[in-house]
Formats: sequence, structure tokens, C-alpha cells
Amino acid sequence: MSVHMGFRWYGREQDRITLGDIRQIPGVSTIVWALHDKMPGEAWEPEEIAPVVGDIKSHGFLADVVESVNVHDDIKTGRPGRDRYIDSYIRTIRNLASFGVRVICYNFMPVFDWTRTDLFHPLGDGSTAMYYQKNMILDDPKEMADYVMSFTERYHMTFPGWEPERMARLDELFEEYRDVTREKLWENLRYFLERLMPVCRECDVRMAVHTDDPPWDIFGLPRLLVDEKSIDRLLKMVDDPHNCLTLCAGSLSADPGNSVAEIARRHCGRIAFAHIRNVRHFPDGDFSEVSHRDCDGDTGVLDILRALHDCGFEGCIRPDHGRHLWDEKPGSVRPGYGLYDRALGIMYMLGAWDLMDKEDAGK
Ligand code: DNO
Repeated sequence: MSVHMGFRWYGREQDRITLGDIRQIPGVSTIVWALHDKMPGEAWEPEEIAPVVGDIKSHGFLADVVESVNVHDDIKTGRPGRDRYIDSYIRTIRNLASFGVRVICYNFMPVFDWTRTDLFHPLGDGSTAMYYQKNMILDDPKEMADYVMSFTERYHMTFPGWEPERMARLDELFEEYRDVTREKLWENLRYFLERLMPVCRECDVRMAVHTDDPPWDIFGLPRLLVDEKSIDRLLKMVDDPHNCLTLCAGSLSADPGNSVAEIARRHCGRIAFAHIRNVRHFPDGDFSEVSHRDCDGDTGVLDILRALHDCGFEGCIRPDHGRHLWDEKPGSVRPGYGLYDRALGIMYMLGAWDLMDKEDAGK
């Protein structure tokens, strides 16, 4: 069963890694891409999509998975402006579909996307990785936002979900989310998906919501997609095969109570996209990202791959954050998205997958 292996690429302007570099990693069929200079809420136009898809295809890759089309805060908070932004989201879906895009990853996290307290934490072997120190994420979101944004300022590197324009109005954003309880956020997600589904059916595009990272509330903001129960709720709430999940192994497994392999088995048909990475837990709730190798962390990478393989998963799998190795230093690498460790992660996953294929063939 051939595996559909992806690699996230930030585009010619924003990534030092080239499509030619990625070509040299065995087994990559799909470039996971986005128009990284678009603000949430802006429609992606055909003339902007065409050159990127053309570039990707001319290197022999598929361009059928997009990560992410970010969702405007008015949609998440349910403010009156939301319909206008949903209309422009729908326009983006249609435009992407016309270029063969079949999976759109997005998230529904309030204010912040992924959250870490150290982007280059030493691992003891000379490499660094992203790290989350729980007691630093308590009351003051500013400190953490300033830390992440200091990389943007110093190295002119913007991170999806951490748009400087949004971070500059952090107080206002927190104010907008003040009355958005967990139930309201669920309701707003339902409203958004119900408006999208007819277009997704028509264009055969699967919306794949990313699980929340980390999978718990931060700074008093509710987070929805955190465990098996909440994923059940999402998929039942809008029970359409185009309402799907991005199974992010590392996000879910930051909570030791989650079994990602079980979630994969339970919902295989509704997982449109899988992110595989590994985290190591510490007793105080801190966690560190580590190599993709199963025994280096607590995620259960091999069990997850086994679960996906057993259920005939045919969606795209990509290595997720990697460590920063060798010459990858702040400024020269996008945190979590260096070349080397993700390439190693791919080889590890392909090794496991090929072996499972071989075992099955011999049965
Ligand atoms: C982090 C990523 C996330 C993801 C978004 C999806 O590296 O996994 O930023 O792309 O949450 O919208």
C-alpha cells in the first residue's frame, strides 16, 4: 500500500529549503504548501495560486494538500462580520479546488496557534528542539507572544498564526474572545463548517481541522480539539465525510492521557491528513519535541503508524516538527522546520511502513 508522504514547504520567498532539496529525500510525493503572505480572511486568487502550484508540479510533486487556510478571528468569535469572511473562505476553497487541491488543513484555536516557550531548547546531543514549559504559560500571554515575535523581528521570519498585524492588537483580540465560552466556540465552529460543507461536497475538498497544540486551555482561552471525546464530538456535530481531522500526533500526545493510535483506529476514515512527530513528557507537565524515533519519546510513533497502516490510510502523512541539527541555528532555520531531522523522520516512517507492507504481502 503505497504511502502518500508529504513535506511542508513555506515557498520560495520564505523557505531556505528548495524544492530541489526536497526532491532528494526518498519517497516524498506531496508538497504541503500555503500562500504564507495572505492574512486570515483574505481570499486566495487563482493568479496567486497558479505560480506556486506550477512550481511544485514542475518538480514532480503533487500539490493537493494545503496547510493552512487560516480562519479569521471574527469567524471564531462569531462576530457579525463572520459571513463576509466565510464567503471569502468559500471562494478560496473553490479556487484551490480548481487547481486540484483536495485537503485543506486549518485550525480553530483562539488567538494563538501552536505555543512553545523555547524554540531552540538544547537536547544534550548538540541538537535543539522546541520545548513547552507549563508554568510559563499562566497569566501573561504578552511575555510568550513577545518571545515568539522576537524571532520575527530579529530574523524577519513570520510564523503562521503569529501574524505581526494580529499580535500587535493582542489586547483587543483577548477582549474579542472574552465572552467566547467553550460552548460558543463549538457553536461557531459548527456554523462555519455547515456553511462550508455544500461547497466541499461540490468541489470534493476535505476540511481537515488540526488538533489543538497543546491540547489544553491556555491563558483562559478554551481549546476544543484536545482528546478522543472532543474529536468524536466534532465529527458527529457535522457528520459529513468532508468534515475531517488533521491527526497531529505530537499535539495530542502532549497530554499523556491520549492514545493517538486509538484515535487513529477509531476515526481512520475521517482523518484526511496526519502529522507525525514525537514528544517526551516531564513530570511537571513540560514537554520537549524529540526525534521521530519511537523510543526517543512518549508519543507511540510506531503504534500510530501501525494503526494507520492497518486501516488502509491513504491520506497524506508528513513528518512534523523536527529538531534543529548541524548548521541549523536561529535565523537559518524555521523553528521545527529544518531539512535534516524531517528527512530523517521520513526515512524512519518509510522504513516502518515498507516493513509493514512486506509483512502484509507475505501473509
Ligand atoms: C505547527 C503546525 C500548525 C498548523 C496549524 C494548522 O507547526 O502544525 O501551525 O499548521 O495549526 O492550521
